[in-house]
Amino acid sequence: MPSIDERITVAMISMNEEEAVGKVIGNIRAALPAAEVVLVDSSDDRTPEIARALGARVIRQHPPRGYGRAMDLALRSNEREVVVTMDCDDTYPVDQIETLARLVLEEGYDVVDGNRLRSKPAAMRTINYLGNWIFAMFASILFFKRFRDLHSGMRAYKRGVPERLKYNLNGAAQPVHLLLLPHKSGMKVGFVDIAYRFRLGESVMNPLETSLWTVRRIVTARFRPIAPSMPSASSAKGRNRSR
Ligand SMILES: Nc1nc2c(ncn2[C@@H]2O[C@H](COP(=O)(O)OP(=O)(O)OP(=O)(O)O)[C@@H](O)[C@H]2O)c(=O)[nH]1
Ligand SMILES: [Mg+2]
Repeated sequence: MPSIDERITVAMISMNEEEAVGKVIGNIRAALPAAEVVLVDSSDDRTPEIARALGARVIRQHPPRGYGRAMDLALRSNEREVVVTMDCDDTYPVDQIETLARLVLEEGYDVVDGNRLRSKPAAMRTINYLGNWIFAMFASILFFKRFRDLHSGMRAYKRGVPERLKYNLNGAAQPVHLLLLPHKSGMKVGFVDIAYRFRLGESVMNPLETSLWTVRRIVTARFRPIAPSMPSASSAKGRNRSR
């Protein structure tokens, strides 16, 4: 039986994260030495060299194609039983990767969301915390299920799950679809409270654009039909990619 870390891929995407990438991958290696680390990188700085030197599998996507296309490639590059995503900016707790992964591997969850919003993290601006909370409530009402954190970058997905989702690759706020569409497709979705720290390096997020896309994604996830029967992971490849 392989050890827990041998069953996990940690997938990240990065754009100019040279300040943080060494620390993040070093922490992953210390916590889960045999985990596979995959990085879809669109940087102009030394991020990919640093990641490669630390044993990560670096997939270059340059010029940058946006969060959604980078994350899509990262999720589809998983070769292990579970893929855990994180930002490459040192905001997410590496010591909770195993907790999320175990819920997939041992409790039958298809997706586990890392919830940053149990109380306001010092590292999150009040306006962002309130916005995130309101969006989660809006989705909870529309779906009759309590969602906690639609924008978390820390999630665990069972192998094959992302390929079965018909999410929109364009625009911001893609984590919203990656959480709501599994629920709508009848998959088992759970959450775990996680810590959230101050980021190292510069953010590229645009709050207004993200908010507009968030509303759009919640509404499309709720009201657009999904495929009548979910195709298998292999037959879904190459289609259902955007709408
Ligand atoms: N490969 C790739 N990575 C990207 C792209 N845009 C953002 N990223 C990475 O995606 C992750 C999330 O971006 P962040 O800037 O941290 O966005 P955020 O977490 O919403 O904002 P903060 O709260 O300020 O961290 C980071 O690791 C970025 O480096 C892109 O176009 N291509
Ligand atoms: Mg971040």
